[in-house]
Amino acid sequence: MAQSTEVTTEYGADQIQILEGLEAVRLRPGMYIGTTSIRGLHHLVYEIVDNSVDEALAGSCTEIKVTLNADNSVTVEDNGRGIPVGINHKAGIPAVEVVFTVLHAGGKFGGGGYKVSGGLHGVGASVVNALSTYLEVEICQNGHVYKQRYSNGGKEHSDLTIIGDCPEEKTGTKVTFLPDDTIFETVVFDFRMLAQRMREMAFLTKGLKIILCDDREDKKEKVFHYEGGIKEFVTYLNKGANSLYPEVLYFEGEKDNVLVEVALQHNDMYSDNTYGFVNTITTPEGGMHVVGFRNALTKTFNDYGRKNKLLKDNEENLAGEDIREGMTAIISVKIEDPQFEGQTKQKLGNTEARSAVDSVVSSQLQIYLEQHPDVAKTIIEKSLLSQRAREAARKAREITRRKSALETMALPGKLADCSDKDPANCEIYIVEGDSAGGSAKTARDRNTQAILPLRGKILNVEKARLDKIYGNAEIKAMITAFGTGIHDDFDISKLRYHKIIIMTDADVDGAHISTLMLTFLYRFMPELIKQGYVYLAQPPLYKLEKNKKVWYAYSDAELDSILKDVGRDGNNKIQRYKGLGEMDAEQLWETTMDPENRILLRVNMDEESSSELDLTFTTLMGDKVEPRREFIEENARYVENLDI
Ligand code: TTJ
Repeated sequence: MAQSTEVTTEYGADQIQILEGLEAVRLRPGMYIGTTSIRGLHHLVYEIVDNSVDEALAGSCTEIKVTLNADNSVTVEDNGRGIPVGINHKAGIPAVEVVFTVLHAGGKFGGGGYKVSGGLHGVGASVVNALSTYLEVEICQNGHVYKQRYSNGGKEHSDLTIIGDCPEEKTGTKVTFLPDDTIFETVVFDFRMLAQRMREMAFLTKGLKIILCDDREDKKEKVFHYEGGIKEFVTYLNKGANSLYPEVLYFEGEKDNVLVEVALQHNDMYSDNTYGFVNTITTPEGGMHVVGFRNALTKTFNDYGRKNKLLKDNEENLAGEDIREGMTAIISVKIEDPQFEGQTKQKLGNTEARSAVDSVVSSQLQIYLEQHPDVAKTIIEKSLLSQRAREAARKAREITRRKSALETMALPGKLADCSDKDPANCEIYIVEGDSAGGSAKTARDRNTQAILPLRGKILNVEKARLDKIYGNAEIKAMITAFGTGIHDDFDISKLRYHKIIIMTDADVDGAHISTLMLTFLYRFMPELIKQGYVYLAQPPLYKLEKNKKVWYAYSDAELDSILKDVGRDGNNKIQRYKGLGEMDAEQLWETTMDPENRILLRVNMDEESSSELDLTFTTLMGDKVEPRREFIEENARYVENLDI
């Protein structure tokens, strides 16, 4: 039971160390949460929720409620055992105060933590407190409600006091915090961004119910609850495509203290959508759990194929990428002491995870294939088609390589290149249509601006194998012009332009072509997007003339504000641009290409939600109409300048 302690005036060594720790976080927040951008802001919520998920992983919490409050604070509430309120004898303060004021409190609350924990992967709740204007915690335990309030980044705090009673059997923890707007670029939470992560957490923790409420202007609530766990995750991610067999394959086991869960299902598309997680934390850079999975998959399918004469003796083994074509797979491991490596510390280094996943998947997949020869045959036949297409693509690539080696001018004929050869100064405009391409070639700055006109719609790579990609003239022209190669050949150091600008008409067709272009870049050169080299040109929507003066408007809102300034009367002519071709070269330069005046939208990619991103492309560019319609209806509200 907590004693209500007097707030001492003199500071002991411990208190000074605590204040120095919290202050260190406020001075260099980026060191703890990566950035103070909107992504860093959302990490605060993930840090707090991870603690409740840890409680669920420990089998003591079944429901978590996350509420975005009207004052921009966030409340996270769970029905776990409740953070301990007793005095932590090492620190001499209540355990809950250790949680919110001591940086990197060793295993949960200083002792031997949970069996597995995602919360400790992050930086802990004390960092959230340090970066908040205030943070309040209420704990239901032993029939009482305990409360403590921290303010000013944890510098001040109240005593932990009993503020009321609760039913003896009721337990739980409720935390409310308000991010400090002097630290974060924005303190406005994005409901969709949170919903993506809450959905993922619920999929990864089967049976856990996560409720996300928005109590701000546009009130809404979403409930994420999946008894089927990662099997339902695979079904969700495959909803934009046609599955090749009805059942999601699911394997579960434990080895060397590593809990292994794997779910997979093939669809009729061509991407390998494999996602690894460790203690519900996403690992975009993969690691030992994914390596173990891939080794097991390749070995088991080739053994089965040989044994059942689906692979001829004279045929090569199936490569892993052939088997993974069109496959959606979740590899979720729970491990006591995860070692994260790689550039962004999102790659699992524990070698015991490789052997554990390999052993669980090999043994259970072999049994599954023997019991489901029809599914085995379907997958191996699709893999053989992939193998043949890949072989044809390799030959096509060899020819391209030999050709470019032989011919000095290997650049595509339609490319009007720029004279500067330093990629950092150069940009390439990918322009829709020859007429706009012609205007762009006239309008451009020849020193630094290259123009590559594309004729009409380019190939939808979402529905094409590598051999068709390498066989498509427009795609080949871009690959050659960019210089980096694609897929396994990709080398960003060979990029010839540090801005790749997609310039299409400001209408539905132009949007479709931009989407096709982005699909190609995302599937075959994702680093170009991740590293911020890809842009969308913003041509004007309207031209307004009055008394020989001309204005350009880039949105309906901008047109309204110009009209307010110059007045809406009979003698101002408003032209709605339907296409780039309606502008002459001078106007195109002035409005869309001149670095001094133009507006460019940089295409960003947040790796954290890579499964959602893959789902978006599969849904928008795949074959199934209904999921696409639902996606568009759900997201149309976020589109500006919708051109019906
Ligand atoms: C710790 O081990 C003893 C029994 O209770 C365990 C515990 O602290 N559970 C727990 C912590 N449930 N929920 C939390 C928690 C919840 C939030 C929202 C924030 C934080 C930092 C912890």
